[in-house]
Amino acid sequence: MTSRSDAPAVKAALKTQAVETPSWAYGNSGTRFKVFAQPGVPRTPQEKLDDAARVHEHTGVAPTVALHIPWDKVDDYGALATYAKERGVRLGTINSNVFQDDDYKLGSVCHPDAAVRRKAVAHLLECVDIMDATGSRDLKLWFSDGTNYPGQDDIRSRQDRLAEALAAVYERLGDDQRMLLEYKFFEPAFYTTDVPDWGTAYAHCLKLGDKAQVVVDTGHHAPGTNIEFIVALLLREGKLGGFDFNSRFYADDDLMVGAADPFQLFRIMYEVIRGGGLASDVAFMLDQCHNIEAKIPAIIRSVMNVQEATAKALLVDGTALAEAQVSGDVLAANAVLMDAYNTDVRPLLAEVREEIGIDPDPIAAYHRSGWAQKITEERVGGTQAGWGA
Ligand code: AFD
Ligand code: MN
Repeated sequence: MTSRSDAPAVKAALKTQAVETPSWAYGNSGTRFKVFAQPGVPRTPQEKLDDAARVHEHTGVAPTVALHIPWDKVDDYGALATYAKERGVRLGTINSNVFQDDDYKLGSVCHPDAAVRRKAVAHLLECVDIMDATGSRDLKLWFSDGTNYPGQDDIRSRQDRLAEALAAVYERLGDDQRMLLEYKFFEPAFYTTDVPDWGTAYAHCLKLGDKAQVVVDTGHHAPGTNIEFIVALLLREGKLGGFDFNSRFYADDDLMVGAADPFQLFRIMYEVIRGGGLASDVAFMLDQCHNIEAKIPAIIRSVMNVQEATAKALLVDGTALAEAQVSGDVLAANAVLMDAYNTDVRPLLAEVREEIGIDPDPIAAYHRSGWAQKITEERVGGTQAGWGA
């Protein structure tokens, strides 16, 4: 049985955990059918940071905010970093965007036209300049590049173009900066995607060097994929740069992390902990959009879902599990893992929150704070932030 005697160590680990929230989750979002605008949505990156600061205030474990360029373009990124710090948060990962310009219809870094590839690489290098200004460690690279029809372009040549662009970015990185290459098995391309899976991302990162790592977006796999296996392997190879947490039942991957499959999230966090990735350079980022639900509470709930999965995974009795595994006792080994998963960790997390001086119920505390009413009343006029689609 999972013993409460682990509680002090588990609590200590939970207090050091950090989940990065994405600036775009605070803005309007939707599907290709409709974006349902919500009252109080930020109009500026600064207002997004105001909202992100509430998530950190109520959870205690969301100190950094990922930016998306150009969605969060400002004249002075140093000033934006200061604005964030004054509100108790920091700017985190810089997300490039080479998927929304008309020139990128046939791809960006993999485009057959060298001029388009140069334009895309220039944007990626601009993102590294921004990292220098914000003090960000990570550049996240997701490419929508791909093809819609067999014969449209040459698979191998596109990999050569990709490698050339990644090498140019790698060359530009500072000593303490990283590039995180993210894969997605389909969408928006319908036939091939140039970075479709962990193997492709891993192969490119391996060639580039230690500063190139893979991002596992939990919504970017074919149904039924064993994501925790990928996590265990990348962590073992020293190539797990981080996560984009979200969840999905079918295609679009913008539901709250843990909402579709909390057991999978637990298994992922178990492999992270088993591989020493919890207190490491692995970035735990959310990459979600909240199309029909209130955004700030949805992000708070997502952070809590990550915490609950982590707490359960930390409660796995490693000694008993190893003994059962070595002795080939299948049922006993499975029971050890399920015992931890079936433990209600909400009381433990409530204690952690009280010990760090915040309300044990972050959602209730947010609703009591009046922030939703305040932003609805004050954020009138202007242009609400979206994701530029
Ligand atoms: C889109 C992409 C990918 C990326 C995110 C932020 O599918 O997940 O991480 O935008 O750029 O969701
Ligand atoms: Mn992502």
